[in-house]
Amino acid sequence: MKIAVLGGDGFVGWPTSLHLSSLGHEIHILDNLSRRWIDTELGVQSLTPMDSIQERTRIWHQETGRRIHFHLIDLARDYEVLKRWLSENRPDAIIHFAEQRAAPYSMKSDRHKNYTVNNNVNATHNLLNAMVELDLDAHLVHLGTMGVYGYSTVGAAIPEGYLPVGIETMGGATVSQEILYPANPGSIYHMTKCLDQLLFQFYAKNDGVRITDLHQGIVWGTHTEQTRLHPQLVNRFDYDGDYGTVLNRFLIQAAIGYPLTVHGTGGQTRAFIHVQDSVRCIELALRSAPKRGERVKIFNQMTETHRVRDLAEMVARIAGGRVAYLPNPRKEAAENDLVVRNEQFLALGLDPITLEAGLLSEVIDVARKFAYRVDRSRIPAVSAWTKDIAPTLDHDP
Ligand code: USQ
Repeated sequence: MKIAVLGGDGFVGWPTSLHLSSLGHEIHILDNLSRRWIDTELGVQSLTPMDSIQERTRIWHQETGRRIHFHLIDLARDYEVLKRWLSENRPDAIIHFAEQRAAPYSMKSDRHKNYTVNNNVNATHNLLNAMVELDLDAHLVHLGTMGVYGYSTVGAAIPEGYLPVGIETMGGATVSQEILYPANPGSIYHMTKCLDQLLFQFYAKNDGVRITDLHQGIVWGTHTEQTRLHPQLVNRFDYDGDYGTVLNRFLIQAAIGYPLTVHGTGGQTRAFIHVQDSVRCIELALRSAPKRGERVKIFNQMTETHRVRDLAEMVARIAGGRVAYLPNPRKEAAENDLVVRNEQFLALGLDPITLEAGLLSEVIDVARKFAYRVDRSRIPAVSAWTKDIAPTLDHDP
């Protein structure tokens, strides 16, 4: 297949591009390189030394003989350029990662809130709009988030996208219907993914666009089979307070002897998936496209759930280190249960990498290896969810 990977320079986009290229697909990365600009804005850099996208694709060709094409396009701002590219190239599938993905970054200031909403919602809408205008019947696979559901406190399992409900008619009978699971975002970023869901629902219904939405949990890990092929193919690894996700942050904190930064009681339960499983899920989703006129297909892309404090203790046990309980910069439930259904990917053949089994190699291969590149001053999470939380933050555990 000819596949456009929008946001193919990012944390999941890059290993996905490599994975699909290795399977023989023709890969075109469309990216505005905004993630690299945000690094510059924040004064941080990936833990792993990361080359330019052009250099990465050159090394991929040198190592495998396969080509990945790169196109510098801003989906949110250059609608006509995007439309022209789609019209000239007419891909069979489009994978959409091209959104600002960090919740803390989206809550930093009014400017960051505006940027996240404008960028994410426009990118998704421009894409759908152009596909319809061009009669492009490509399968659109979008990387969404588990965060659209909010985090259950009642222990009921979260279904894969749709919730069956019984509605009482005027005559007193009960009719059943499946609705999109009620959106309950916990940040501006997560809210944009909820808005994406509505755009997808409308375009699938109105224009028959074939869409798969992947509700992904927190990704951990760095390497996939392909990123290991050459040092210059390495994936990015964020550890800073805005972009670093919780488990990867704990790993690097343990590696440099920084107290593990648990927010609040650490009673937050979240869904997780290894980056290798994430790229495999995208491959599986591509293979099982919905038919034209079918509703949006939704998968829960996660493999296990963990409580934040349990993760911190697990990392401290494996890699050493002390756990620090800090004031929570976020507005979120202090404790929650989380039960998630994920049978669809398991039925398609996903064989998950477990955290307990994969964690140690991550500590040795990545965290300890690149620990010398860490700027300790960029570890604290300083983006507060509300103005009254900001002054209570203690940034130095
Ligand atoms: N947390 C800590 N200490 C830290 C960092 C985070 O206790 O040093 C806590 C947070 O308060 C939160 C949990 O860990 O309760 C998860 O935080 P996170 O930064 O790892 O994840 P999140 O902000 O939810 O966002 C990440 C990705 C996002 C993706 C989402 C999936 O950045 O792109 O959509 O995970 S999910 O969480 O399932 O919504």
